This record gives sequence, structure tokens and C-alpha cells, in this order.
Amino acid sequence: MITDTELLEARARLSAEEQIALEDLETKEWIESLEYVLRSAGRDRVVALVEALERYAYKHGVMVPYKLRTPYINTIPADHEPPYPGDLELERRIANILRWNVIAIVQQANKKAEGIGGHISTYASIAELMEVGFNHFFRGHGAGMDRDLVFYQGHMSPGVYARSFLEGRFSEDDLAKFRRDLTPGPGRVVTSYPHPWLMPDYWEFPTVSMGLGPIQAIYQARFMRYLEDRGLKPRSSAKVWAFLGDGEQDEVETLGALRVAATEELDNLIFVINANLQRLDGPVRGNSKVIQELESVYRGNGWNVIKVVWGSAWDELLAKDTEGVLLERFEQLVDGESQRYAAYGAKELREKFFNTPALKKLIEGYTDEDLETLTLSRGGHDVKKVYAAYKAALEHRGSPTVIIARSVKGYGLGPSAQAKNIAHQVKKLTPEDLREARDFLGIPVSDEDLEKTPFYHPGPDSPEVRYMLERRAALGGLIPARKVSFTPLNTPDASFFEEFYQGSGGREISTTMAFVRMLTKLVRHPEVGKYVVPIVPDEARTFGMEGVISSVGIYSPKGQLYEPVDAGTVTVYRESKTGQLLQEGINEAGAMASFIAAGTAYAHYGIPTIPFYIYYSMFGLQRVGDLVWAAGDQRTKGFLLGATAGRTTLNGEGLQHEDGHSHVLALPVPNMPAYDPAFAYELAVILEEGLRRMYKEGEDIFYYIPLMNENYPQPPMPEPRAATREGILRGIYRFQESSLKKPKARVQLLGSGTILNEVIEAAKLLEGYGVAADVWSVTSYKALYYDAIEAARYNRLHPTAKQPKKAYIAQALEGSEGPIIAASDYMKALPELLSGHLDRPIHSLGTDGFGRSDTRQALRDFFEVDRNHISVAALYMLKQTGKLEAKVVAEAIKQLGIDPEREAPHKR
Ligand SMILES: Cc1ncc(C[n+]2csc(CCOP(=O)(O)OP(=O)(O)O)c2C)c(N)n1
Ligand SMILES: [Mg+2]
Repeated sequence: MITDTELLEARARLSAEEQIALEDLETKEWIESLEYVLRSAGRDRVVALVEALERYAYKHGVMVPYKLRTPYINTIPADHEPPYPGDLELERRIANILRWNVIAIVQQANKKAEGIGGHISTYASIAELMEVGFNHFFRGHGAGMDRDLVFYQGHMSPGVYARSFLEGRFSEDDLAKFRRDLTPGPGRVVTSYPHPWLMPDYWEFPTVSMGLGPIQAIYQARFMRYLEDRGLKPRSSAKVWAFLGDGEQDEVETLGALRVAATEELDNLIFVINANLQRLDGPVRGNSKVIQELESVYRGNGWNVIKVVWGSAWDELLAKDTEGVLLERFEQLVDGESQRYAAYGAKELREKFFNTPALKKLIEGYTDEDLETLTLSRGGHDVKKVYAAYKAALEHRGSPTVIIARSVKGYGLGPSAQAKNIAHQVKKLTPEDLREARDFLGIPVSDEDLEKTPFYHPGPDSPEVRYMLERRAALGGLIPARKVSFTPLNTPDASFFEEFYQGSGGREISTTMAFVRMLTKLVRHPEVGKYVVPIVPDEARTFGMEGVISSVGIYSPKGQLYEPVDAGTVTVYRESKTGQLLQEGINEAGAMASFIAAGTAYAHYGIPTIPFYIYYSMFGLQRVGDLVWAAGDQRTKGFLLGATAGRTTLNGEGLQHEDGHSHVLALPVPNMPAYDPAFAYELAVILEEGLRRMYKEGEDIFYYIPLMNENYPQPPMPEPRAATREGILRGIYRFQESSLKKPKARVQLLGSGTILNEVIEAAKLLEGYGVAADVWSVTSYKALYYDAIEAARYNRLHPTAKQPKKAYIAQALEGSEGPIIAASDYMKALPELLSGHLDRPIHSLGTDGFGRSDTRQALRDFFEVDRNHISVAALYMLKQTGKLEAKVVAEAIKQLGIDPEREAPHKR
């Protein structure tokens, strides 16, 4: 037999021409073989063969370069397109009427109020992508659990309003209220962007902060599966559709969770990227092709990618291109160049795109008009191509699909805006552009009326409107629509939490441990238990929650395909298809998106799941603050638990871990109560009340509660319980009153969280100075602050009121004696918030500055929140109010070993 070496040598002896001829012959034979297989056995067999070849090559040391990019043409060739089920001409007219009304909405709004803003160009580019969905795919509420969830690209909201107008849901008065939320008069609130907070019967998902839509859509699709796998919801064919910008793809939140969607095999998820090649300032990738880049990113992450690059006008040229010259030219094209063709039209396309004899030959006989059509013939504006892609996405199984559709930013808006870099910012069209747009869109508005840019409605009996309504009726009703059918839960009452009200009987436990015990109890609650969704970002062990993992199991759609290494132990790492806990890995943004999905399931499915997201407090509000804001906007319910909180309470981890500011970051979110509980009974009261308010009363709020890892005996709830309970919930109650007989002076000490223990110790120290100190637990500066500013506001606006309102903090401290000193493990700004609402100043101690690693004692000394500093602060305030001599304070500073010349902690 001939050896490998002999074979190699024989081939090497051939002349150059002979070698080329041989290679041509080989290629031809292989392609013919493949062609035979394709024709006789179909596409799947071709894939299997090519894969087998690749495996063979790899085994013999040949690395076939892995390609994530396919040619710059449509994924679905023209001859594979399904027949179009709709009325092409009617749909074209509808899309153009909608485009016109978007111009009218924004133009009118800006004429009435300069600078009110709004966007025209985004919708102009996405109209067909949306319309194919509205007319043929998106299932509304009538479809029950098969209803699709749609994330609308934020900046195209005027197009959705325009549709509601044609459908008869919105009147002209409504459209005239666009971006005028506060303007009285007829018309409903029509917000700038999708805001469920302001339009709770309409929008479901806030998407306008770029990147938050995509990550939320992924976790929404995942949570849909979770509900189905756990048997809380019937299995359905529902899809999550997310319409996204190509510029938006640059956000880390957009790309960061793509892998999750693929590993979880979310074939109920469809992304549609409106690749108009532009963002706000200019081209997204002027020097290359954003579609090709995104294709590789999504393919690399395991997604099914469908490119919709070219419109039907190019089909004829592609069919003629037997030599592949057009394909080659497509590869050379960059987006900046593409954009110019859409902006400058036929002449430039003829000269610059068809720039070789072979290419010019392809367009022989093409008129300028034909070429003009080519410039705008992009996949994203061709409903037949879009339909084919959506249908393929719907039928695809095993992974999520992304459709990347090429469009023109400002399509149809006239020469000043269409595909120009300023397109995104255009609010008003010039009179010439308006005329061009009207003609291009075919809107019957006279020249005289053009200036007013009137809304155009073809009439309720017009073929267009009848068609739209029929299509929507067939698909389950008009959308967007947020319809909440809330069934109140019988949430656990005080008796459920009784053990926590009794204290730990001297046993030293942390509030984290108390919480874990409460959670463990809650998941077993007969009514509420199954709705509890514990969420952790790979931190369960940090918080002592490993027992929860084994008892409720980690959700995995695959179950557990291996025997866990700790099988047989009580804290086994148990994964299960019906697992209740969401283990999100090191991914706070993803976990927050899960929190939102779980906390809004009451609205989307009528299933009141209760998320408890337990995370490292430092990596919460400051890490995912924008998602928290979006959670508020979309009326999320649930509990955010910032564990290992407190700048000096988490002691060994240093400045990147020690959180002393989340409570300040919690202030801005209006519907998020924030508490800083010191004791287990406080936490129990807050949880009980939170469950009641959210899941029994149906309030759209969610809670922020830090948990601490410092162990100490948990005291019983002070009597009378009702009063303590009210104080805990409203933000302050007296924990203990000094029993010092005949004190020289009296002070009021306010403490929060673990620092309350230091305050209690300070009260003892102060007795040594003859000072009586009453101790208060402040559970929520946020609650006290908002109550106080509300009272102040009432009084300001009701100057003649017989009964001025008094802030709760003032009521609580009324009649108490002496200066007020407040200490917490958070920034000093929190107690300062209350200063103006009391008859006395508050002296505030807190943990401003970068943290350090050391013992709790050392840290509390460093940040000046320990018992010694609290005592000195109390003595100083007594000196300030003339109750003590300055030298007593100076002596105490010395006695307590405090260095007064030390630099302030926030400067160190
Ligand atoms: C997080 C965030 N950053 C910035 C913006 C401001 N912004 C609004 S639209 C836009 C450009 C959007 O481009 P693209 O995603 O391509 O959408 P298009 O309008 O082109 O469809 C920017 C930067 C925002 N809304 N959100
Ligand atoms: Mg764009």
C-alpha cells in the first residue's frame, strides 16, 4: 500500500497548474456529493455530514477555524420564505399612517411646549418589525396563559400610542397629552416611555434605560419556565418578545446574561434587534458591520441567529449573482457606507456600491428609481422577510432566537432626517421634510394643513382599522395591556412569628440567622409557602443558608444529572426540576432581574410569588441601583435583603465589602420601604407587615432590609407589644428607659441595627457620669424622614390649620428630656435628615468613609460609633446645653482613650 509520505511526494511533484486543476476537481467532487445528499436527504443530513467531517479532521490534527459569522445575507433564503398570510398593501398603509401619527404626536407636543422632547426616528425604523408582530404573532390576554409578553423598545413608544389611536383606544386628546403627565384637561396620561407606574393599565415593562429590557426579558422567560416546572402555572406556548436597539447592544446588561438564556434553553425567548445601524450620536459601528458582530456574539453564546439584512428588491440581484461578486461586495460594505446609501440614495449607490465592471453588469438596465428602491430595501422594512424570520423563531426549539433586522433610522422622514446622524434627536420636521414625508407615507393632509401636522385617522370603518382590529381579535385582544387579577393571600399573622417575639433566651444569634429561620418556616407555611422564591447570587453559605438549599432545592430545568459530592449530608447541594430556590451564580444583575420577574408574576400571571433576594448588601443598591429603580416603576413586590451589612459589623472584609451607605441609596426609591432592624422581633414585625401589605392588601411596594452577621442575645419584644410594633413600623420606639435615680442630667440615645447594642452599652457608661440615658431603636430613618417632610408640607400648605401635623419622630420624642444623640452603622446623613423636624438638634454619629479590615471593636472606634464615642457625644451635647462643664467632657475623652487629634474617618 502506498504510504502517506509517498502520497505527499507524488502530489508535490505535480506542476503548479496541475495542482490547481486537481484542487478544482476535488472541490467539485465534494460539492457534488454534498449536493446529492442535500437533494436526496435534506438539510439535516448535510449538517450531520459536515459535522462528521469536522470531527474526522480534528481527530487527525486538522483544526477547522471556527466561524461565528455567516455571509452578510439573509439567513432564510428567498426560496425558503413561507407565503405571507397578511394583506401586504393594507399593512404597508397602516405602518405609514402610524409613522405619520408618530411625527404628529412629537411635533405637536414640541410645538406646544418647546423642549418637551420625544423620538420619531426610532419608530420610523421599527414600524414593520412591530406591525408583523401585532398583526400575526403577539398573543394578547384572550390567549390566557399562552399570552406573549412583549418588551417594547423604549424610544419607539409613540408608535405604540399611534396604534392605540387607530384602534380607538386613545383619542386625539390622549395623544395630545404625550409627555404632559401633569397638564390638566381632557386626555389620559401618555408617558414619555413605557412606565407601568404611571400607566398601570397599559405598560408592563419599563425598558427605556438601555440594557435593562434585554436582561429582564431573559429572566422573565426563565421565570416563566420556573413557574411551569414547579407546577404553579400550566405549561404554555407563550413567548417573551424583546425589541431592542442595536446601540443598546453595547450595554453590559444586554450581553451579560445571554449565556443564561442559552444554557437554560429558553426557546420561549425571542430578541428582535432593530439594527438601524445608528445610535444617538452616529453610527453604531461605522467602520464594520454591527449585524455581523452581533451575530458572532449571539452565536458564541449559543443562540439561534436569524439575520434579516436585505429586502426583496435585492432577491433578483442575488439570484443573478452566479459569480458571487455581490456577496463579496456585501462583505466589504461597512455600516457607515450603508448609512450613506439610505441618506443619499440612487446616485451614490450606483457610483460607490456598484463600483466594478462585474457589479455594474448586475444592474444593467436599472433605473434611478429601481436603485432608490434598493437603498431602502432592507430586511427590517420587508414584512415578508420579517414574517419568515418570526415564524422560524417560533418554530425553533432548544435555544433562544435573536432576529437581527437591518433597517433605516428615520425611514420615510425626508432628506434632512432619514439616516442622518441627527435622526435620533429630530423632534420637528422642516416644512419641506413634512411634505416629503406626507407624500412618501401617502397621508391625505393638504398643503395648508401640513403646518399643523394633524393626527390622521382613516376612520373606524376604514379597511385599515377594520383589518387591525380583526387581526388583534384573532390574536387575543388589544395590547399593550397590563391586567392585574390579584388574589389576596392569607399571609401569616403574629402567632406565626411568636417564637421571634420571645427572644433567643440568651442564645447569641445574628439577625441573618433569625431571618434564615423565618424563611425556613415561611416556605413550609400552608398557604404562602409555595409562593416563596428565595434568590441568592452564589452566597447562600456566606449567609448560613445551606440548609435552605437542601430543604427546598435549587431550581434547574435539567434536574440533577450527577450525584452531588455531599450526597447523604443534611446540607446536600440539591438541584431539582421543582427546586424552589433560584441560585443565580455570581450575577447580581441577573438575580435582580429574577427578583423583578418573581415580584411581578402577580401582574403577569396572577400568581403571587414572593421573592426574597438575599445578597451581599454592598453589591446591592450600589451595584444594581438602576434595576431597583425599574423594579419600583413596574410595581414589583418582595423583599431585598442586604446581608452582611453594616460598615463596622462586617469586619474582616475591608472597604470594598463593608456597606455603610445602602440606606442612603435606598432613600430615592419612593415605593421601597427601608428598615434597619437590630433584633429578631423587629425583623419579624417588618416581615409580617410587609407580607400583609403586599400580598394581602395588594400594595405595590417592595422592601429593603439589611441583615447582620454579628451574634448577640436577641431580647424579647418590649411590652406593650402593640406600641412597640407601631414604633418599629413607623421608624422609632423606646427600647428602654433609664432607671438611674436622681441623675445629674438626661439624654436620649438613638441606635439602629447592631449599633443599638453599642448605644445600650453607652447608656451604662453614662450612668457612671451620673447621666440617665433613655435608649431608642430607630428602625427606619427613611420612614421617619418621609413622614416628617409630609407633616412639614401639610403645615406649609395649611397655614391656618387648627391642628398642625406633627412628625412621628417629634411625637415619639415629645416629653423626653435632654439632647439627642443618634448612632448607626450607616452614614451620618441619615439622622441629620430629621434635624429640622425636632425641638432639639440631633448629634449624629455614623460611618462615613472607606471601610477597613479589623475587629468590630477597632472599626467602631475608627468610625467613632462605639460606646465610648457615643458617651462622649452625649456628654458634649450636655455641655452644649449648659448641663455639664466642658472639662468633664475633656476628661471623659481622656479616660475613654480617645485621640481627639485623629483625622476624620471620611478623610482617611
Ligand atoms: C442606560 C441608558 N443610557 C443612555 C440612554 C440615552 N439614549 C437614549 S436612546 C439612545 C440611543 C439608542 O440607540 P439604539 O439602541 O440604536 O436605538 P435606536 O433609537 O437607534 O433604535 C441613547 C444613548 C438611555 N436611554 N439609557
Ligand atoms: Mg439603532
